[in-house]
Amino acid sequence: PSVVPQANLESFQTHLNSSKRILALVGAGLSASSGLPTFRGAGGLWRTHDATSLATPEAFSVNPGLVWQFYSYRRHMALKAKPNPAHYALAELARKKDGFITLSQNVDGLSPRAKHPEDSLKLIHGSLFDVKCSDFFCNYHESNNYTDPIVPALAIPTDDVDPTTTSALQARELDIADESIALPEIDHAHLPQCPECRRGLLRPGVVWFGEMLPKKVMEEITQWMSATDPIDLIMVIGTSAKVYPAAGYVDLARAKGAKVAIVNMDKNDVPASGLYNGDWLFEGDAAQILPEILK
Ligand code: BJW
Repeated sequence: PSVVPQANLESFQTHLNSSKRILALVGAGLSASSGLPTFRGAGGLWRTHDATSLATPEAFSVNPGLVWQFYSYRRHMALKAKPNPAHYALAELARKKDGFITLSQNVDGLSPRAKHPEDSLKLIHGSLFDVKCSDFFCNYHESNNYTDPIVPALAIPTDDVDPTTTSALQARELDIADESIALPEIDHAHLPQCPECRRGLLRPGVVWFGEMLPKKVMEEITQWMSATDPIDLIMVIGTSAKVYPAAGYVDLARAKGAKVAIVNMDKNDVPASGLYNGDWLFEGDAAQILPEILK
């Protein structure tokens, strides 16, 4: 059954079909139905920690072990998760429309795994599967590191009482997002070390608060945004659009003529949704809505 009102769907698709330059700004809600938690609201807590408080350089410098446990857990969960119909619908649109790009704030690797063409997918907050040296003077950087766990000390603890008698397959992984499960403290020496400078710790290749977004990606986006042709449409999908500079692209696109379509489980969570009367608001699960509106 359709989850989208017919009149909305028709006017949106008419505009989509005549649009030449289209942007999608996507966030954690895109991957929610793949089972990965969002940052704000329900699910935004990891153990007792606000997920956004762990996504800072300060948290890493104070407690790199805890921050690595958080990211190692998310690498593991993202590898177990599968892309959902929303990831595939965007990948399909990118293959069909030359003038379409996706700006993804997600670091979970699900859009690449849905075969979203690379040249039209901009990973503005990096990737859980990039790893780089945290030492200011070292430029070591690795892409597509899928080793899980990245070092033995970061293995998810299991309920395997006696590892000599129980096979690894039988042992159940404990859910370390739950604060009642004890977590070991990991000392510096057992965290991922930079193989190049042999001085710094490695860190996840994601963009933390206060950090610059990847330079090359930003340049590509600026170039796309500043072309003289108007922008016809921006779709704001599964994001609260509260984090900058990502959220600023909504206004930039709007200033270049774009209509705004919002796809969100909760319309009240998106500041932009109140501002743009006459455009589209599709309230519900992106995994259900996108295949329907983009077909
Ligand atoms: C569903 C659904 C379903 C659920 N279907 N929908 C201008 C003004 C004010 C502040 C600033 C500003 N410019 C910069 C700042 C500071 C800061 C910032 O924006 N702060 C704000 C909080 C105000 N920005 C930065 O620091 C950025 N860097 C920067 O600006 O550098 C320049 C600079 C540097 C130094 C000095 C000076 C300038 C960097 C921001 C990096 C953000 N990083 C994170 C962590 C990434 C790594 C990781 O994953 O751990 O990115 S934070 C976190 O938020 C993550 C996300 O990508 C990002 C956005 O979250 P998202 O995706 O929107 O998730 P939610 O949870 O908020 O929303 C989910 C939505 O989905 C909800 O609406 C649900 O309803 C919906 N939903 N299920 C559809 N099934």
